[in-house]
Amino acid sequence: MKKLNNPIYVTQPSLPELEEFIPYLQQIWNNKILTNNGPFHQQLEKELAEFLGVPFISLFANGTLALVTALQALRITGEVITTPYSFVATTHSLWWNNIKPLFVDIEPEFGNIDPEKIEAAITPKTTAILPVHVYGNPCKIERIQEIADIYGLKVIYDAAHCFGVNYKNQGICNFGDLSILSFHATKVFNTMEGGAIVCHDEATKKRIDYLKNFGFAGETSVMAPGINSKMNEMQAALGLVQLKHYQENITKRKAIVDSYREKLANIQGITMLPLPESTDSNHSYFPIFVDEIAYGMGRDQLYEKLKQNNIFARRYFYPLISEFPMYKGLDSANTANLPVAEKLANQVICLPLYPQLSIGHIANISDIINNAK
Ligand code: T4K
Repeated sequence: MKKLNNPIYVTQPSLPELEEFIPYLQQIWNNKILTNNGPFHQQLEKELAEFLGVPFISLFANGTLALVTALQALRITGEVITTPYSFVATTHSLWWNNIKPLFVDIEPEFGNIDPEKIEAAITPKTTAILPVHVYGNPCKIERIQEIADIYGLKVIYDAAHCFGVNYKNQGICNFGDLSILSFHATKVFNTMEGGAIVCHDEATKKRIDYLKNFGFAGETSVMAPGINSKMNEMQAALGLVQLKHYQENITKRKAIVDSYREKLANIQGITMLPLPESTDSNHSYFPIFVDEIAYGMGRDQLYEKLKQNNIFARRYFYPLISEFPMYKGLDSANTANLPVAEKLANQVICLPLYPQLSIGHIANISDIINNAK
């Protein structure tokens, strides 16, 4: 096997041709509206609501600020049930709102929060559940809602990986009280940095829009200690162009995933996630799981081996969020409470996946995994 000349990273942002973006920049330069709910911002909100099949969407500077604001919009306090198997921003959004996270273990099939472990974690201070549709695969949505309804809890989905995913023939962001999206450079749809909150009614959208603009409800009235988390016009303009190319990118992603699935199908000790039911996937990540004994080599060794070959995969999500120093002391962070999450975090590698990845690269990566031992 020949080492690749150029490094291959876990992802590479998709961008349109520069020429396609320039007329939008020209318009911004002409009209001098750079931010604060400008024309591109309004247009992107409209187009995204339609495209994602959701009633209301508010654009944000990034997904993390969308999460922080979503919790404020619903006035969430006290303790919130969440998953340790995610990007650290999920739990940080609670910390920024002075909310105590209650970590609950995940289910082994897709790595999403295990609804059957939620009830035992609920305390009188619990006000909400913050699950994550990890890798874009739907959580057990119906069961989570059932528990939330019984205990009077809000559900805010971290749907950062879920742009364009449909579940049971509707946009996945229609479930729960709110969902947040990320349009970061590394996501299937990017505005360089960016994010959004999806909500179901106009009053909530209004409150979210106030909160992302310092709390201003009019020129001289401030209704809450809001923050500045608005998406600017350059980001929104890029979003409008990116949307035109979304479907072709997803088609390419699907072909890559199909190719990985075929090439890695029969390697002892390497497992892949199953295909989720009733779901139109966005093929955002391609995690594999390494069983050290069956494969004959540990996850970290394989990760290093890939690196030696100029392939920079990532261990999303290792370490667990509950392992970071600011959360480690919590009772719910105890590893005895999180055996499934611990196992997946110690076995996972996300392989490179982006529309420009060539079939040759996939073959190369798969060969390394096949022959690493
Ligand atoms: N909730 C969940 C479940 C999330 O996964 C995330 C973000 C959030 C909330 C928060 O949303 P945002 O506030 O980010 O909108 C990356 C991303 O920074 C982060 O957005 C993402 N999740 C997380 C899973 O992955 P890193 O630290 O791994 O990114 P980085 O910079 O190492 O990028 C990975 C590779 O991508 C690089 O090795 C090279 C390539 N790359 C990256 C960037 C940024 C490029 O080629 N160009 C680029 O501009 O966190």
